[in-house]
Amino acid sequence: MGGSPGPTLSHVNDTKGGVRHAILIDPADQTPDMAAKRCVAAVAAGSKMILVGGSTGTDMQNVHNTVVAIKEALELITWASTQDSDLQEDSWIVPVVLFPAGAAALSPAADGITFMMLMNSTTPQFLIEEQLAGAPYIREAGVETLPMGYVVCAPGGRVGEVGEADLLEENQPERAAAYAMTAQSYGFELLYLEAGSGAEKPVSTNLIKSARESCDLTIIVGGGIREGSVARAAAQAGADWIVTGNLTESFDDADELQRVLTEFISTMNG
Ligand code: 1GP
Repeated sequence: MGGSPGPTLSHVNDTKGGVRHAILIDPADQTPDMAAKRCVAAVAAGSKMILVGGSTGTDMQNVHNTVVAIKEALELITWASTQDSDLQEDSWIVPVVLFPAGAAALSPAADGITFMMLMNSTTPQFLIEEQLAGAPYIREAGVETLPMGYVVCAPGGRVGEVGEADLLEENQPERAAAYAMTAQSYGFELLYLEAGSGAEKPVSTNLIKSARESCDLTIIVGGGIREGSVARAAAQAGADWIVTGNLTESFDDADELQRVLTEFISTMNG
């Protein structure tokens, strides 16, 4: 164990090219087949990571079936791209990463798992207990762990409630800085600032900026981001990754989703 970082962590931490987009797939909201179609559209639009998870309604079976369907669809296109010079092979190599609500929703087929501490939870369940329950399974399955501090910011939504989070408020940049420093001191590699899925307001740029100035970690921001311009503001404040879940799930038509995400990513990049 230990040694050099695995391929998924290296991909996630490779921030030289600027901000990147990740899609979040909630297995409770769609069939594995629909999830795979959405992921193919997103990757064609330029998304560079697929997160699979949700706060409620996920279990081993729907998570695993979803991960397998996504990986099979992407592998097929990667193979096709080796036969067709119009398709760029490298751009289809995108990791499928578990973003679990707890130890009961994992899959051995994933390329990695955000192994996280919900740092501002007030319950030991999300600070350490779910991790203890999941660690032996993850070790056995050989899934690469991405050590991550996860901080739920106001308004927080469902994950704030389920996680019993003491929400990080917009006017608390010093607290954001302290979480960023703590995450780095624990040896985490990633810091995820979360406003909650479907949040009316995304994470405040003040908080992102303060975290950015206080650590060298890869910063992921998500929750309530529906416009490329909002993603751009988060990126300018210091986000390395922008995650969208609801935006992706609001389109059933793959071509339309690809168009919307292409535009989103282009605006995000400025
Ligand atoms: C939730 O940050 C993610 O964990 C994505 O949120 O569904 O609002 O895009 P949205």
